[in-house]
Amino acid sequence: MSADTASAPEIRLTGAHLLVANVALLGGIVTGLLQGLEHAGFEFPASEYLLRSYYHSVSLHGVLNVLVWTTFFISGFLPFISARAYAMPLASPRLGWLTFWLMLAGLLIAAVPLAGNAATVMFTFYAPLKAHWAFYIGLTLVVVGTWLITLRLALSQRAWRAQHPGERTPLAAFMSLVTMAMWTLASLGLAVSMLFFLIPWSLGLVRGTDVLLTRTLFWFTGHPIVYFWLLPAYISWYTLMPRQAGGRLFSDPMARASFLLFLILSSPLGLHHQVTDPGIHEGWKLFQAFLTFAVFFPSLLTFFNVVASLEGAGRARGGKGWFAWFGRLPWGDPSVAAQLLAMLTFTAGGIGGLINASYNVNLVVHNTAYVVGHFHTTVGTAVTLTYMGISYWLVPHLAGRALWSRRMALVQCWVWFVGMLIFSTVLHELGLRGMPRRTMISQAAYFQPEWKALLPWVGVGGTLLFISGILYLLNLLLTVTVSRAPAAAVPDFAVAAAPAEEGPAVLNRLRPWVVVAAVMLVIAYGPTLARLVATSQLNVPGLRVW
Ligand code: HEM
Ligand SMILES: [Cu+2]
Repeated sequence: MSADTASAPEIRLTGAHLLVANVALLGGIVTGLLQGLEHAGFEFPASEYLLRSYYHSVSLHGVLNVLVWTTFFISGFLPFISARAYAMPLASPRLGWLTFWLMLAGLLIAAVPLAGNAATVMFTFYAPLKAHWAFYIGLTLVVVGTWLITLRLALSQRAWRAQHPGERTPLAAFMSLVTMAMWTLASLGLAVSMLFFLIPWSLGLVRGTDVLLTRTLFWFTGHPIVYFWLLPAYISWYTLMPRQAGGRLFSDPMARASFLLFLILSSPLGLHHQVTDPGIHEGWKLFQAFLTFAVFFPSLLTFFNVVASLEGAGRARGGKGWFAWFGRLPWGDPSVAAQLLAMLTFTAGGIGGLINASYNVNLVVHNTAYVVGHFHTTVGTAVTLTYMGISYWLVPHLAGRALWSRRMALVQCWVWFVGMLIFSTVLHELGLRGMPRRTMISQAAYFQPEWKALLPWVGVGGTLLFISGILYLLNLLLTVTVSRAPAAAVPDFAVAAAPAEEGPAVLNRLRPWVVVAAVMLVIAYGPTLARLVATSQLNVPGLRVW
């Protein structure tokens, strides 16, 4: 069966997910623009009806961008790409739709208090800030929905293996499954926090909560969630980009190995977000800080493998020199250009991440604007710009119509890149000058003169990002509505120079690795969580500070 026939049943389902994702992104860039302009000195347009306050905006911005845009994009993209990789329709389209409606219902349930200023608790919803119960229940339903996607991918793999005994699972499908397995394990922390603590508390069933325990459970999920966003981008970089660029994937077994390392290493290190939290033993913080550096290893494997693949492509296209081949890549293809720019930004983001991860250096940047600069290069660009690049072939395919304007798409990705260069560089520097994040900065009583000259650039960068985001959304909208030409073909999977069969069979297994991942979690978190639960008093009352 051809890949196109295999993925045909997913078209409407993937389209539904992408529609929700892009609507969320629209809300995400509008709030982002207003926040950027606020930093630049413009008055924040708070009103009775839409955004009640700056903090209402930041809460919406965080949730819409990193919880909704990412999750719905991933939930549409991974099943689609898996069906193509298997060249076989996925199991149970009915389960697929059920999952979509469950996630959408959860999203709408959470959206009511969020939009109505009853959940202005930021996307991290730290207790004792207390949101309306519907916010917690709604988000929990979205998480449960993602587990059903894992189930559907697992059922599909089983069906495929029954028909292909002894064969290696196709790379993109294997990677999708690893991503979802990692996320399902990692999201248990969030689910426990919601079900046993935040939901009963917000419903008034228990009198108080435990701040440290719920924070720890949040970060149990909150760090690996970044790999939940990143790995789907890597799937595109590994399995599609080399071919889109005119080359081959350098090594399939190495790609599998890196994903399996992400599976076991990306979860047991969330304490690195809590280095300043009292009540957690420093030894465990240090242990998890070391693991944070360990997870840099599969990141380097990815960097090496992807760059080697692209270098091959660049040289095949006549590129020469140590670096000049990079210019020979097909920069005229907006899908490729967007993802290359995403990768370039990510190199800077990855280095910044090592700074955040360093136990003592973290104290310098913790909770400053530096962190905002950091995650806009990572989830805000490496991930987001890659998803945009994927959308440039995926949405035309789903709609059966050609991309409305390639030139507009090319302009879009460069404007995002330049806008982010300005926005994030300036925020990094402001953070080093001590400017806090999550603050309506123009109103801060402790406003420092040395921030002043840089702040307008936050507005400039933010405006460029906003313009770019609008160009992207407009292009997609025009593609699905007025474009008339037929869609171009979906990019094929890259052939691997070193194919899967050259690697050991264990790189094609999942279960043993899931067991290792679970054991790692028990080691890294068991003692801390056991002590926090044993000493928990559930006596902290909720606060509504907004
Ligand atoms: C037009 C594009 C964007 C602009 C102008 C923008 C601007 C901003 C600004 C100024 C803040 C700082 C708020 C504060 O600390 O007081 C912020 C926070 C944040 N942004 Fe963006 N952003 C944009 C797009 C994105 C995207 C695409 C993502 C992720 C996919 C993202 C994720 C976040 C997150 C997670 C926060 C932290 C929220 C919190 O502290 O609770 N942003 N953004
Ligand atoms: Cu982290």
